[in-house]
Amino acid sequence: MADLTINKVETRILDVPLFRPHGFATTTATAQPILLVTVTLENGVVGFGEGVVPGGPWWGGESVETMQAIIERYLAPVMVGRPVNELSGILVDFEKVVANDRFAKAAVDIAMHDAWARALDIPLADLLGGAFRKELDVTWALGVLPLDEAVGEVEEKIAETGHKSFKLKMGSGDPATDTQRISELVEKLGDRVSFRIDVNARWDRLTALRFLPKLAEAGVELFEQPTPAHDLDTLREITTRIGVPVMADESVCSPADALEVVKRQAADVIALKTTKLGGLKESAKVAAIAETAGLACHGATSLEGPFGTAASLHFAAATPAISYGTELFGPMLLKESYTTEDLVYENGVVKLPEGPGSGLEPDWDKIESFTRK
Ligand code: MUC
Ligand code: MG
Repeated sequence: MADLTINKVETRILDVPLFRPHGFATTTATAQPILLVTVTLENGVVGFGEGVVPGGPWWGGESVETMQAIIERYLAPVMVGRPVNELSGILVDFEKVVANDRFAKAAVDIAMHDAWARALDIPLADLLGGAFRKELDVTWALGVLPLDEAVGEVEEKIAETGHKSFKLKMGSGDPATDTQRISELVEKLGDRVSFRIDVNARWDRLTALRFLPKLAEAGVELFEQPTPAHDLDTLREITTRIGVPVMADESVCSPADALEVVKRQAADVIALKTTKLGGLKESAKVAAIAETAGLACHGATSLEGPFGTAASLHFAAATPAISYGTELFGPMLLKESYTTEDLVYENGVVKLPEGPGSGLEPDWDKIESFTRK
């Protein structure tokens, strides 16, 4: 068999411009920083992973700069010289040198999975049990936008790519004004498509209990992480009191977190991001916990570029626990991507690419042009 030994691990920071600014609860991004990680095997095969957080360290404390330092200084030395099919053991050894830092671990976990699958000449999903579906529903996320611009973008996406579900970012500015903006939008377009909100943990209990019922009345179908990550009592209260399903995002960053949400009956759905969870192996544990407990999983995103999104897509295609659709639209937010072929989005779905590994190949000229100097 070809030599599967990991020969080198390389990283570079890309700053990839967005097609429009993306407004989050506390910051607005005009470009997405992506740490592109390559794992090269002795046989010459190269696997790709991406270290990505949504728009900066405000989300979970990590950034492309911290991930680069952690990977180069601490994780790469654990990997180099070992066969990539020792992945489980490599992950165990990561925990001996780096606590937490799950976004950084996800980038290398995915690059190793990709290299391993490419070396075997099989799709990444085959390493994860095999794809039982070839396309997945995709929710489009709008950043914080004024009402008229939001209406325009929803209309455009319905016409262009057939999206049927939209996520609206909240949590910036005055909650009453924000609630009014979203209610008007849902009133205008809610008979054609569905809307959900993501407050990114920014409201306190009383604000949530005051404004979420108004959003429920307006027809919002799902509340994503309205209140702080640690406060599972309040999340449970919202889950049981208002009658709209609640999705835990910031509250679930590990399998232990997922177990706690299950035990406390704090949510109906878990936002499963392969990035925040530390990669595909840890994501599988969260999926198993949720599925066993009767909670749905949503194939969520940290706004990964093409390689990270494709990896999450292979995971979702092979994981029945992801029963609540996906929001794997990251590459569509980029003005221009950096693979030779783009992922295909149409009729509100994204298609699983074919070919070994993630199924995507790098466009090195574009990668060079986005590389931070
Ligand atoms: C998040 O918190 O869900 C996903 C889509 C988006 O606009 O932001 C991300 C992060
Ligand atoms: Mg979220």
